[in-house]
This record gives sequence, C-alpha cells and structure tokens, in this order.
Amino acid sequence: MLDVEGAAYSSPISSEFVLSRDLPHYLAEHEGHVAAVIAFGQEPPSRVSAVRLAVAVPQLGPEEFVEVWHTATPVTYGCQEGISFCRNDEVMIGGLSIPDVGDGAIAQLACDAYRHLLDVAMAQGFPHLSRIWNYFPAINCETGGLERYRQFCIGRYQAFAAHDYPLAGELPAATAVGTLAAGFCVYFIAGKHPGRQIENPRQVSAFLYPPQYGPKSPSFSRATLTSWNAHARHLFISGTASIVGHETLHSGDVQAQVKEMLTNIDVVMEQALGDVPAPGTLEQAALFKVYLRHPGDLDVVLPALRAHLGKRPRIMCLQGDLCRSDLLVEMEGVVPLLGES
Ligand code: 3EB
Repeated sequence: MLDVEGAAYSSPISSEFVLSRDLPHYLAEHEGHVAAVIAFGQEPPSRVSAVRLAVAVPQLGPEEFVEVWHTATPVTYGCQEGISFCRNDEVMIGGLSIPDVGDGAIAQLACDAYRHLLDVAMAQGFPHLSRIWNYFPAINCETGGLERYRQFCIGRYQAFAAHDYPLAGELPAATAVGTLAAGFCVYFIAGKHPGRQIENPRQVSAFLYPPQYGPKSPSFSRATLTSWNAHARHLFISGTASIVGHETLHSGDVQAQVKEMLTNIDVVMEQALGDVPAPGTLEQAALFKVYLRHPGDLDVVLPALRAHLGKRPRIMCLQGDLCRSDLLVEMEGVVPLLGES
C-alpha cells in the first residue's frame, strides 16, 4: 500500500526503478511480494523467486537502476513452457529469456515465444495482455532479404492470429528494442479483464502501417489503460518515437526527434486521460525509459526530457537500437493512476 499525497493507493501491482545499490534492502523489505526484477545492462540477483531477466541494453547516465515490479498481496511463482511467471488473484507478470539466438530465424522464435506466453497466460486465467516488452539482437540487420525487426513482426502476428487474439481492439502496449548481446528477452503484464486500447490521432495505428514497413504490420497499441479495481489504474505507454502519420520525421536530427516524440507522448496521455488532468493523476510516480541509438546523444536528450517532464518522474536512460534505422530516440512510460476510467 502506497500513500501518495494522503490518498490510499491500492494497486495490485506497482513498479519502481530501484537504485542498484539499494536493491538487496528493497528485496528484503518486499519479500514474497516481488513479482519481477528486470536488470538492464547488468545481472539480476540470483536468489529471488520472481521473474528475473538480464536485458543486454546498457544503461546510460550517472545512476544505475533496476526495474522492479511488486504486488499488494503475495505472489506465487511458476514456470511453464519456458515462461517464468508470478501471479496472484489479480495480475500476472511473465517473462522468457533465450540466452543465445545469434542471427537465427527470428520470426519462428517470436512466434513460438508468443504462442507459449499466450498459452501460459490463458491457462493461468489472465488472457488479456496489457503490456509487453521485446528485446533481441541485431534488430536492424537484414537476413534473407528482410530486416530482423520485420521478421519479428511476422512471428508475433502469427502467434496472435493463431490464438484469435483481437488484433485491432485489444493489442497490448509494447516496446521492441535491439540488444547489444545475443539474448532474446520478453516480459509482459496480463490481467483478467481487457484494458482500453489507446491510439494516437497524429499517428497511423501501427497495426495499420502500410506494407512499405514490412509484410506484417506491428501488432501493438500506442497505450493501454488498465483498471485493476475501483481505486487503481495503470496507463502503459508504448515505445513512442518521432513518427507522424506512418513516417519517421527529422531523420538525423535528435533534438527535433525528441520534440516530436514528446508531442506524441502528450497526445497519447490526452487521448487516455482527457484534456483536463485526471484527478489523482500520480505524475510524480510515473516511470519513463528512454532508448538512445547513440549514447553520445544523452547530453541533448536528458535535459529536454527534464524540461518537459519536470524533476519528479524517474527516467531510465538506455542504449538500444530502435525498430527503424532512422529513429534515434524512443521513450515509454508507466503511469499509475487513482480511480476508475
Ligand atoms: C513505432 O512507433 C516505433 O513493434 O512492438 C515502438 C513500440 C515501435 C513498439 C513494436 C515498435 C514496437 O512504430 C517502433
């Protein structure tokens, strides 16, 4: 139970960016309630019964964090079909990690991973994906005549289609970022009830992108608004970049890409929450991750984000390749909210 500005906030699941050096203390304090420990550019602690992932996406900047998801009521841990998961009565978080995928067939890999995770989530009673993160190597490399990100989109689509997943109305918010090492990692949050899918009126929905971006359009929504109960919601904002319509804008100009990206973030928030800031919006508890193709751009990007978002939200800065080779920067957000939609 968190107490934010005097209000009882009882989300079944919460996330934090915990300073790496504070992690042992944090885990001890939340024992039995830690659902996932996602370590970017580092190894997760070994002795936790939770979804533990090491993502080969290095952190930039002076402070090193670990992304931790914890739950209000105790979680149980399980592992099936290569998917490790933690769940309680209200929420499930799951993940998988394949240590070395080399430059192998990424479409098949993505299809198998998604089929397994959908199987396991459904079998556990959590058929509605709210949020999913995808990390794999050499995302912009072409093999067999097709960029690996586009191959990934084919496999992901096939798995959703095989499960009759509602492809226009209930896609999860997502991130897909290239790693610097050989592993393939996916993690997700799933619920018992569907969230609300949010699209961005400035952008063509990704699942409707024209074929010039690949044979299968990417299966994700711009954001999802998930109500857990009468008191707590989450807005999960997908990886958001300098795309307007379906085109990348400001190729080669990181400063202009950041500005465009922030406009897209604002529009997605407005679509989800309305013009007037929702009462009880916990902006100060929002978490953002920003991915840079070139680590040297941090000096330009971070001050621009701080100027826009203020001092409060935590920002994790990461180095990763983005799904289009002309994108230099992308950001995602997790915004905990009070109240019903
Ligand atoms: C875009 O808007 C940028 O394929 O899961 C952002 C977030 C992007 C998620 C995905 C891709 C994905 O098209 C790329």
